Amino acid sequence: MSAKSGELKRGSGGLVSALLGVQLDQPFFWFGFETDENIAKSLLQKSADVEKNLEIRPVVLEKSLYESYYDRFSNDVLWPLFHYEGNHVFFRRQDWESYTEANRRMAEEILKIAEANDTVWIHDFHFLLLGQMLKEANPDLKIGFFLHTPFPSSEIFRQLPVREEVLRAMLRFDLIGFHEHSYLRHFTVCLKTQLGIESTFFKAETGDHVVHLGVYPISIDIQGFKKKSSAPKIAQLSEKFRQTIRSPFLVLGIDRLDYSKGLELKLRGFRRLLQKFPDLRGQVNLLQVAVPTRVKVPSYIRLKKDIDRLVGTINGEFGKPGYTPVQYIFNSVSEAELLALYKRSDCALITSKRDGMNLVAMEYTVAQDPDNPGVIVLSEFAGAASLLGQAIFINPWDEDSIADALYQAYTMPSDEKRERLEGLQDMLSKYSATEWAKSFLRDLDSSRIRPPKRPLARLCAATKDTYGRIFEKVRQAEKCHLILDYDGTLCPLQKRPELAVLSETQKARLQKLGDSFSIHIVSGRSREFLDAQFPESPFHLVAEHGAFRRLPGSEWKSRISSDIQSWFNEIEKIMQDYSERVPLSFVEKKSASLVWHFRQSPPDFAAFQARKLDDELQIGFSNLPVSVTIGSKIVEARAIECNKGSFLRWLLESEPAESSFVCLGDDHTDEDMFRALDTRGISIKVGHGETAAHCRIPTQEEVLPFLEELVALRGKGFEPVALPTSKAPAERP
Ligand code: GDG
Repeated sequence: MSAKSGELKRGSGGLVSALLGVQLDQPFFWFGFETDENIAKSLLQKSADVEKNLEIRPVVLEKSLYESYYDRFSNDVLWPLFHYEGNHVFFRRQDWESYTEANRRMAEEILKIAEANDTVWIHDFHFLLLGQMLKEANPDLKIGFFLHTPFPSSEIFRQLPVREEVLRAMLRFDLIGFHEHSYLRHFTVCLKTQLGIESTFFKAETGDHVVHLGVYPISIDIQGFKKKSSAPKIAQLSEKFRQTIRSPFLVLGIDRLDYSKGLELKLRGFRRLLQKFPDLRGQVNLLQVAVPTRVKVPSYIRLKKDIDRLVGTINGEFGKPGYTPVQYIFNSVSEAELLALYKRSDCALITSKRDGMNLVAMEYTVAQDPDNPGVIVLSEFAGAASLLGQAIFINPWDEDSIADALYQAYTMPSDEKRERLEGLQDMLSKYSATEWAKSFLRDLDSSRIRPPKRPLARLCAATKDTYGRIFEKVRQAEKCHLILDYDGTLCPLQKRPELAVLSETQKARLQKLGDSFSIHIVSGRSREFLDAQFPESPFHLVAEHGAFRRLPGSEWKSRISSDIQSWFNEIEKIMQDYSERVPLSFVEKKSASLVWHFRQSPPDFAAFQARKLDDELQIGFSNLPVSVTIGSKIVEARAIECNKGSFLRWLLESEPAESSFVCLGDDHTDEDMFRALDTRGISIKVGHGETAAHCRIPTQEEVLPFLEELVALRGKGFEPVALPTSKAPAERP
């Protein structure tokens, strides 16, 4: 919005169109930037009159900062990148700093009025950092983000020099909404490829935060739009246009003059129509309204010149007295004129190269007269294509596709036009802008109320609840067993497995813990590795996920009774075959298990091959005593006894009822242990991710300090176990 000459004026853009169509019951503030203090003041004064539920809060930004933030970083980096126009991206570090600063200023203004549990709904790519900034200051805000543009493929997004900063900031929102499923999919792939974060299509978890993800195709105010477009004055104006714009078949284009809208492709397609179907010369016109936008950005200045030139070429080539094929308006039109043009035209032509949604397609549909409708020719690269199934679809890069679609529209029988429109209007009648906003806000609300399945809270201060009782049990128990996974729990994960060894100090600390606990080190590692790591140690060592165990001072004993030979050699051959296909992958051979490792391999290719291998083994060996799992950069086939859960069940049975158990692990094989534990124990997941454990220690580094605290606890009365980085109390739901 702007307030030139004291009058409030809305901008012509999809975001404003869509949001003004939303009717919410609760009052809200609308924040946006303004560079002119006088305009900002007048906006503030007038805002309350605009809409009962809406107050406009202009945030003043000095012009130079605004230009660097908006014209340059937002519109000369993010916009082209998000629309697959990598060659238009012009990144300058100082513009990124301006972008950060502008986001910070906006955060400060919002924080002046936002209180805990208030909802903040952030729109579009201009504010990708805002959620993180608001959350840092007020973690209890509910923060949603909706992206009005596409989210590009990871291959495009990775071009952004600040890609990690942007993605990490986005992970602080509570809910992120996209127009279309492919945009959401691209986002999750970016998380994986750029940050190594696994996510589902519903949520991504990082340490102590969950961001929910969803698809919410935007819409317009269907009823309001219908009412406006069927007003008598619109019919009159449309009739007037019929007299003044003389064309037997008028094709209409309404776009901001933006390269993402594919105006040059539209003109080329239209020229192809006139070349391919000479009979249509003199019969068909294109009226293109190109609304000026981002006029200071160099790529937009160049685009305008190209379009001017193309319009001239076509009119020069096919024009004759009384026939100007292309009528071109480089200006915006009033709302009444827009509606009348929708009605007057015979066809809408939308040739976006990429478009988040495209509201013009929806508006055109709603404005049509059901008895005598126009036809929509729509780019398959607009998000709207996933909703408006009865449009004629085109690949805008294919001139013939545009020409043929226009010809189809020109020759389409009236019955078919009516039928198509009915389908389109029917679809839209069920989904207006208000429903779009409500469904997003509803999900945002529940994303905060519904806690993740297991608390992400840190392990601390749990005096009076379940934890308190369990810890009390640990303290009082005659004998307490500490069951520890090795990699990722006792020892940090390393790129190469042989590097994962404990320092002498760590070993000494562990040894000391052995004075208070009976320690069991339960690992997927081989017997040889554990022997080398813990020679003559007082610990109970369990190798190959429970296949072998060794008590202090005695020999290794096998727990295997099934027939390993029935699957071992066969699976080894298959895994070797995969190692040859996937560079840097290899097979690790143990006594009762085989592991195909691909940590160093090209990630996407290897992950794909891993799924294939898993599938092949799951199906091919389903009736043999082997279990196959995909773990972190591995596919593993193990004898059924190689299961940490089955080992723990055996241990629980063999120990007296008064014993207690504390069990720590970080990966999926440890989940078997967590599930096997009975009421005598407490299970603790190390790191983030879904878990069956009672509670969680956020990072591997905190494991030893925590265990040392536990020792102190066993010696004294019950005190909460506080971790250095603890923030919130742990709570089992
Ligand atoms: C972004 C995304 C997504 C246009 N010219 C005039 C005028 N308009 C109005 C139209 C329509 C809006 O502007 C354009 O909306 P679009 O959706 O087509 O495109 P963007 O502006 O690029 O919007 C887009 C949208 O956000 C919503 O999420 O769909 O993909 O790029 O409402 O009617 N209005 C008037 N005069 C004009 O000359 N009055």
